[in-house]
Amino acid sequence: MSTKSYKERAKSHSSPCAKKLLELMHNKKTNLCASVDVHTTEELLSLVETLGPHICLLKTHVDILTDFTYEGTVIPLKKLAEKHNFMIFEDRKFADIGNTVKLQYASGVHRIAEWADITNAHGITGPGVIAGLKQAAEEASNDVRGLLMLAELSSKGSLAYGEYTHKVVEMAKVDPSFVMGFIAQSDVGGREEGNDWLIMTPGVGLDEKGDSLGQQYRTVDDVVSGSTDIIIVGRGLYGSGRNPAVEGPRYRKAGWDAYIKRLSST
Ligand code: S5P
Repeated sequence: MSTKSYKERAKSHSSPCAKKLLELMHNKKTNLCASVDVHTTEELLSLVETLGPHICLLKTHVDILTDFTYEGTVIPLKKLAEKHNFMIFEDRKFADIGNTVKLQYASGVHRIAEWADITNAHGITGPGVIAGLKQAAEEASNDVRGLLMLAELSSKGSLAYGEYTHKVVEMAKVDPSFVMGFIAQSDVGGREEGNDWLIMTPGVGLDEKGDSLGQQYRTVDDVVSGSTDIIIVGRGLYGSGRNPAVEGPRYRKAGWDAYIKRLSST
């Protein structure tokens, strides 16, 4: 777990993308990432308009959208990101050989490398996945790009633990300027060489314990007092019966209070 402030960590981070995000978090006073998994661009943009003021990061799954277009979806999303000052993380979970992920990241209808500040990948295929994605990022955009490796998962029965998690963390060390951290449930280590990985944690909910398909939720305090730097919250913000205008500030406050508590306990 890092016990330093986001501001301090921004100064010395090896990843330009992590630096940018940490500065934003410090200035905006939020460690909340909204995960908005909806079917249409209209629903997405409307939720982002409401949640935008409270988040440091928006996590998307653009392959869920039935009406995705670059002009109709990405352009307005980028405008909202500028207006409300948040970054964008496309949760693509790449998991193929380097050459294939390079093509998938840059091409197709989504052209993710052109617009998403951050994306993520499984380590199952080996370090070529990092090299392939890095090449695509460099060719597609002059903006900073960051990669998160999936080291642990929130779902019941996940195979990503123990030796697998350890090997993913070792793999990340091949490129600490591109790999900015992990999707994980705990402090996965790997800081011995001075790497200051960001830990982003999904499976966070203040009211539910899980869903019927294996998702497992932990509270904001539980994860942030452990090692989580950024909480990823989806249905807790906009699920049925929830008012995003109320839940946005509620999760933001819970996340920030837990971070301040962690800082003052050291
Ligand atoms: O371990 C994980 C990793 C991810 S990225 N568990 C997850 O749930 N996720 C993603 O986080 C998942 O794909 C979904 O988009 C979000 C959680 O959504 P929620 O509605 O359950 O909060």
